[in-house]
Amino acid sequence: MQGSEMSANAREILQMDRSARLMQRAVKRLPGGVNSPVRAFRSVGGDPLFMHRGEGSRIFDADGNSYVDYVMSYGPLILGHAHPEVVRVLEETIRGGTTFGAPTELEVEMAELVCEIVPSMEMVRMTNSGTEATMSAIRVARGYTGREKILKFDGNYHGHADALLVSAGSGVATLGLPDSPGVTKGAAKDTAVLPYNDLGAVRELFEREGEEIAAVILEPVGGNMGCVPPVEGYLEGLRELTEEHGTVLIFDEVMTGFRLSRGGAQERFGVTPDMTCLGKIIGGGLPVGAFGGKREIMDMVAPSGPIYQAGTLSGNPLAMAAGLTTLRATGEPGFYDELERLGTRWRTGMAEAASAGERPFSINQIGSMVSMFFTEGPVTDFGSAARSDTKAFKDFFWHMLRRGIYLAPSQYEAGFISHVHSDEDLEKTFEAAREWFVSAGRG
Ligand code: KE4
Repeated sequence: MQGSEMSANAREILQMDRSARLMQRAVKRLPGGVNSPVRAFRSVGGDPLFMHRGEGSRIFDADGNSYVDYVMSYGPLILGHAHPEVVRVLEETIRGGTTFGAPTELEVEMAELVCEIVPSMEMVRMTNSGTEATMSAIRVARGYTGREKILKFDGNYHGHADALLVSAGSGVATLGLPDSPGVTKGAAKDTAVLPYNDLGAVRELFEREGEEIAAVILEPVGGNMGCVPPVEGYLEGLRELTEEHGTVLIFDEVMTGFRLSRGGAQERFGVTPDMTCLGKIIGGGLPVGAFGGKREIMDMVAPSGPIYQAGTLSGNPLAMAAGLTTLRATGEPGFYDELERLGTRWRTGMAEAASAGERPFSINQIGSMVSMFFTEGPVTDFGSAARSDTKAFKDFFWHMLRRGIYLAPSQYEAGFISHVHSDEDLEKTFEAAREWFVSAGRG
């Protein structure tokens, strides 16, 4: 059976009437029918699933189908859906109101806990999303250094602020090109873009322009080209180069923060940046982002310093309650050992499943972040990730969905295992994957 037939058949077999009807209404009033592009299933074709509720490691769509969920809202739900303690705390907190536009004790508790957990954090500011966190961190780094240039990496996504919606320019120039209409050349001109995991390229740029670079921002483990860990010595090399040139090193840990260890990738790899951006898990499923780092840098943030940054709902009590409950739960003994066990089991089980077939595959896994690529690999940057057979991914996606396994609808998204995923969830995943690889032939 050809791939496209397989995908179509998979769609037919899934009862998706209510999702389809909702999509017909949605597209009339929401661009693409969604509030965030990846949800529209454009990379895998067909109408998106509309979800109704989640419980633990499972999610239930509008037609009542249930799935083992590896999207987990793209990272926030490390405790799984509707964790009883998070629900209880939210029910209690909401009775006192949701937001006051005034400081509260919960924000102080959150700031103290984040600074206790995350090695680079001496001071922190709450925002409402990861985008706000990275946008603000870039502004602060520029204000602190008095420099304008920043460096980001191909395949890293830092949210949709103009200066960061920039793709790799032509070769040597390295200066970025707007990655979306509406991003002006002016907004992009100070953003250089280099390949991820290529320390030599960064060294060359710093030799040429190091004293002009305000900040280097990166995902310490890539999660937006699929899961792509740093190669040996990469993070350490960036730390040295930025130290040498007075450049602010920013780890965008919106995805990796509190996921790869309690202190994030910076704790796991033992490399401490000057600033860190957080999101997802810090909000426990509610909208929260944060940026912070060295006191001498953060002291420059308004109102203690001149660099402006603000937000009506930043640090609101409801979001703080959900985030605090989640971060406290991650401090339980053995919490990350279980995530490591599940992640390692996922890697070995999926490798066994894929080896039953003849399709090329490459698995990247670190802690509870996972990706299966349909290419020989290794996948170490966006270029190698883009060599993955995305048609095979599309067929695999619909096959897994039909078997009750919900993967992110794009090859370039990482998968997330929560603390409440079970061995049964994983075995069900391996069985469904094995079935696809055996039936998929050579492709
Ligand atoms: P938000 O503004 O979406 O909260 O965070 C932006 C962001 C910043 N940094 C990193 C490393 C991120 O992964 C993200 C957002 N991640 C995407 C998933 N690839 C969110 C999903 C979506 O855009 O709908």
